[in-house]
Amino acid sequence: DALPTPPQTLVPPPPSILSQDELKKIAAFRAVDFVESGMVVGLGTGSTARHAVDRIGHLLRQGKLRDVVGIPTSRVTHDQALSLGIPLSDLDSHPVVDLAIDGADEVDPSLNLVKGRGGSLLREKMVEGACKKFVVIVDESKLVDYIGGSGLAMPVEVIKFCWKYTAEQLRSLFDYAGCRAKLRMSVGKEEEEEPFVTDNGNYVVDLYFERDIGDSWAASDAILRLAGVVEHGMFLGMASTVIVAGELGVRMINR
Ligand code: ABF
Repeated sequence: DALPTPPQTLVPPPPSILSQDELKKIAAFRAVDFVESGMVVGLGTGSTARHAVDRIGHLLRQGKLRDVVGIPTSRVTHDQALSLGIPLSDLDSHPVVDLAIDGADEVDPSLNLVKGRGGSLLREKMVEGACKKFVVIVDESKLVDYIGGSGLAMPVEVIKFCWKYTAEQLRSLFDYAGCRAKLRMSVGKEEEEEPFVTDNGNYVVDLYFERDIGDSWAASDAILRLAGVVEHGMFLGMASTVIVAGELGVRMINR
C-alpha cells in the first residue's frame, strides 16, 4: 500500500491566544500571591504594575488581605491606589518595605533590569531599594541578552540645569557603544512637544546604544559620578524574583 502523502504546506502556528496585556495581568496576579496581610508593599508604576495594584485593591475590598500599607512609586500609582482605597504611606514613615512589585523594560540573564521608560525610575529605585523582596513582573518581550539589548531607551534622570552638557557627557561616556543621547519629550497642553518632567521636577535623557556597553556595574558607577545626574534606570542586583508570562505559561526566576 502506498504511504500517505505528507502535507505539502506547513501548518501555520496557532494564532496568539493571549494579548500582551493579558500576559502582563497573569504575571501581576501571580506576584500578588506574595502579598500577605500586614505587609508594607511597594507599588510599582506602568501598565503591568497597574494590574498588581488593582488586584491588591480587589483583595483588600474582599477582605482576603488586611492591613496592607502601600508605598507608591509615582504620582500616577498614588492616585490609582487611593482610588482603590489602599492605605498609603511613604519611606519616611515606613523605611523598611516587606515586598515591592513592579514591571521592567528589560531583564537580562542575571536579573539586572532597565527601568524608567515610564519616567518614575528615581522613586522606584528608592522604594525597591528599601524592600526585603523585589518581585519583577514582565511578559516575555522584556527578556534581553544584555542591558541595553532591546535597542530601546536606557533612561537617566538629570537636573534641568545645563541638561545639554550632562547629555553630552553621558553620550561621550558610551562613545565606544555607539551611544546617542536624547532629551525625552512629551506632548503638552497646547499639543506641542515639550520636555518630559519627572515627578521630582527633573528631565530624562534617554540613551540608545548600538552595541553592548559591557560591564553594567562599571557603567552605573561612571554615570553616577556625573554631577548633573540624579539617577539612572539600571537596577542592578535588586530583583529577587522575576515572573515572566509567555504564551507557554508563567515562569518564576529566582536570584
Ligand atoms: C515601570 O513601568 C518602569 O520602570 C518601566 O519603565 C515600566 C514598565 O512598563 P510596562 O509595565 O507598562 O511595560 O515599572
